Amino acid sequence: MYGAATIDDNGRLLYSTGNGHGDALHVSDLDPGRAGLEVFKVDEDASKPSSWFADARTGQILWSTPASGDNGRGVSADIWAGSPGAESWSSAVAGLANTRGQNVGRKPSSANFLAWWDGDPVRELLDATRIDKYGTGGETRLLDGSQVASNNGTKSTPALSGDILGDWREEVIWRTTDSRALRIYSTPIPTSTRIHTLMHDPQYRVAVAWQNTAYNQPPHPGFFIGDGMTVPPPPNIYLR
Ligand SMILES: [Ca+2]
Ligand SMILES: [Ca+2]
Ligand SMILES: [Ca+2]
Ligand SMILES: [Ca+2]
Repeated sequence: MYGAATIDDNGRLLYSTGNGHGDALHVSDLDPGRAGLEVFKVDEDASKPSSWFADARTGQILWSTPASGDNGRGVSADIWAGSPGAESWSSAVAGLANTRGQNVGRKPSSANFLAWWDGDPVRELLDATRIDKYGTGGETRLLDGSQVASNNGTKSTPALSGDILGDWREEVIWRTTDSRALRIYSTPIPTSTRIHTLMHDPQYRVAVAWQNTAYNQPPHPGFFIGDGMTVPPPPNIYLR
């Protein structure tokens, strides 16, 4: 999946929404109440919707927001248990959209990366060198990295984020401000959720690699992790 286009496993075009390049793309089971995966993307052309939410297999657009020019940032993830499934938000659109595109609340203060950090399966916000938990009245700071720096100018991305150690929650790697070392931050918060580590999921594994290709984006697994989640399918991995 590359911007508006999705390539089939035979190398041919599966579909294109025709909406061109955008600065952010998120693919996962964003709406667990609907079969299959969904995709959320922002657009940067004044002739295109500023954002859209589509069936990831067919490209059928389920909802979109009016054109606004260059919509520079956008995110979709379950960051709030008050609405089922993922919430979607972006720079050029007011409010927080539910899985049907309806405004259900306050937009988070950042639109950048994500991390599963505290004990619940709802995802936290990762921006610059901080991790925050979304709330309707404001965010709660869970981590403020000391003497570390983010990358890529105003995009403020980590060196890498992903589940690379320990349980399924995500670690974050930042460089020290003097660029002489990398630091790996891991959550100290216990969780009662017991699922396989995320690198067992093929989509998530590819997603960790895609962070360092083209525009850096946070990884998503090929199944839903969030409030009210069902037990994910056991990973189909064989070790020799
Ligand atoms: Ca779905
Ligand atoms: Ca939600
Ligand atoms: Ca959480
Ligand atoms: Ca982990």
